[in-house]
Amino acid sequence: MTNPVAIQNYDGIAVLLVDNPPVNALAKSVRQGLRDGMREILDDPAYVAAVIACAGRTFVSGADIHEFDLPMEGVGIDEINTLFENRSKPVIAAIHGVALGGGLEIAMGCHFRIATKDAKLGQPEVKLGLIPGGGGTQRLPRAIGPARAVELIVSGEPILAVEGLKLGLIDEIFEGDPIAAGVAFARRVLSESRAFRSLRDDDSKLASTRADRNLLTEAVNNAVKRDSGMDAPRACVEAIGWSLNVPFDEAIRRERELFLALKDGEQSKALRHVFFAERNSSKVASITSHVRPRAVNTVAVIGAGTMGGGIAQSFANAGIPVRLVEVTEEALDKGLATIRKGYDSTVARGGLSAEEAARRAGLISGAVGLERVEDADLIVEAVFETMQIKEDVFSRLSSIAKPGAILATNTSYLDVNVIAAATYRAQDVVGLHFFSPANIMRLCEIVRGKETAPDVLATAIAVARRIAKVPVVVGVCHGFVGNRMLSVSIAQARKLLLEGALPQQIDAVANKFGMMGPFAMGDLAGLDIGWRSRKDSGERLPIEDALCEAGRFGQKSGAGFYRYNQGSRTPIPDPEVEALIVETSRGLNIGRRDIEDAEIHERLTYPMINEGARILEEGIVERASDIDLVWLYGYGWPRQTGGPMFWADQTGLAIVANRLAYMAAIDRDTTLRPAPRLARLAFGGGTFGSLK
Ligand code: 3H9
Repeated sequence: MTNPVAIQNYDGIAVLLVDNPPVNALAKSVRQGLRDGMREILDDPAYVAAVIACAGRTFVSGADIHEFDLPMEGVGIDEINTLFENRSKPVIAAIHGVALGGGLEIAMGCHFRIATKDAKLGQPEVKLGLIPGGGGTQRLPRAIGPARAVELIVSGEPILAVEGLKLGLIDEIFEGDPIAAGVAFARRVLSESRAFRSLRDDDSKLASTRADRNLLTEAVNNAVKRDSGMDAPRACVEAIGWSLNVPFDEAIRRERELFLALKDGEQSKALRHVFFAERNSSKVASITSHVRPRAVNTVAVIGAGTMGGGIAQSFANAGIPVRLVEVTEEALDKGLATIRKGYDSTVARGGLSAEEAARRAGLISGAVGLERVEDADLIVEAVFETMQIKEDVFSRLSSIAKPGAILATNTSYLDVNVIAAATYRAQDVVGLHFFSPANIMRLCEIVRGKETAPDVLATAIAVARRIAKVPVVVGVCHGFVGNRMLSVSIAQARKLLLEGALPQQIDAVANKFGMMGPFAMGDLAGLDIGWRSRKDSGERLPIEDALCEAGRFGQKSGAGFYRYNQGSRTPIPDPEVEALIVETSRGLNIGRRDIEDAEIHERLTYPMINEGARILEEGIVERASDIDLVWLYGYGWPRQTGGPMFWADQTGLAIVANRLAYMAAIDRDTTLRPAPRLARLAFGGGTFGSLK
């Protein structure tokens, strides 16, 4: 194997160049190369200084996350930094792209750090359920002060080098080639006989907080004010605290211990799974390397209702001009007014500056008449969810839209192939299923019709990423991935009500797991929508129907499964609803019993996993982790459990399958029997994650 770290000699200045594409992660071989290279530089009197720089698009992006599933072995970051922190030869990190995690940690082992203006610096370990484990919790407080270090490390968000310069993390900004800049900086250090000092020996920025620990309280309270159910944020705070009262080497030892414990814990495993799931979701078999996405510069959204307005905002928020198209002036004005109101309230809450809100709102124009979409590169339809209306819109779009324009439908349930068949250009048709509120929710299910062209799919993925959504490609089936799985969980929730549970008990079980409960969610979404469509289809749901007949539509009417005080969104259990549920059970001759929380949890989740297994078997998604993303970004599944399919793997598929078989027998419900894919994995010792 070739060494990913090379020494280049620039007249006595050694450049230690890391070349480990794509992002120069600190793999075992890189760490070894850095240690051996630095030893050689220190031992060789021909070298008077060292520059650490990287080839390719970025400086070191952090530890190699793939290696975290293996036992940690090889050279540690601390060993490298001990060499960098020598007292005989100055060491300079020349940063371009990003210096993240272990990348920033080795840069902080250097005596000086220079960076390009747009370089990003950060400790994102918390997002992987970790604390920085290569000295970041000790050197960053010394570089920028403990309060700011808490903010950076607990949020995991990077800062730009220009801010790093102000904070003292960066010594100088450079333009152009990192090697040339690093070598020039090293020469200046030498010619000016600049003193060079390691952060480990510089406690000056700790002094005031050491004298008054209260200086840290506000930063800590702000950083961990929301209980996310994650362990890492508090662990980060604890480790940063050691910088104030524990000797440096001992603090490094403790940091490593805590890092390793978190790394081997369930939460970090789950969050690492999510990291790779997000990157894998764009890898679609039909999009081969020669497929090029189409250009999208102008977008039109048809329908200025809640969904259409939210979708339009998503584009505007990403700086893409969008035209909102309606059938009447009145509907358009109403839609545009709602959007403006939304931006105003974001400004009032402090979420956006007034100028930025105005800039975004200014990117949304309105027009009346379908023909006004004629010049758009991408057209997103968000009209009523009935096939007839959608078919009508698409058949007209077929001739109005310019050649090559992409025709997307935001349907939540309908068959994209039927919609595509209403056009004479089915290859241009794709589903873009946004989730409500569309300007906030990150999920976008990209529905691949049987004739959707690969470049249309590639464009849909690229556009979704551009507007900060998480794209997941799914095939055509009723409700696609998310709503299809949700419906089996809700069906169980309804049965549980009739068998003896109450909405507040069921919702509390979901809340404890980290999710919104099905009944609070129903009240939020509005119970009347389903009720009206059931009236057309003749389907009956005794409890929801009775609630709606009593005018209880959910939060919007002040009552649904719960009641709500004026202006409040807090659900309050309602004895009237309890009486209605008990009465309905009696009317249906269902004996009520005490139901344990554990049973509720299993019944809400295991049938969903089963449906996920069917979805995989049918090839609706390419991999189980795509299902996880749908649930994480569309339905608030708790991130620290990695998504339903990963969680099922961790729970044990045999446990899930056995329990489903039991439920199927008790309920005499064959749909609950373990799906063939689940059964094969469960009893063959496999996992969803092992499927490729
Ligand atoms: C750490 O450092 C712990 C230390 O404190 C202590 C250690 C003892 N490792 O995102 P992209 C892959 S924890 C392995 O699409 P972009 C990624 O999977 C680490 N692989 O590109 C993808 O592969 P593929 C702290 C990595 O330009 C490819 O690179 N650091 C890593 O949009 C391109 O990635 C982080 O958490 C990695 N560290 O964004 C940084 N990073 O092509 C995590 C990326 O096969 N990384 N890959 O799908 C990032 O934030 C972004 O990837 C980055 C590039 C900004 C670097």
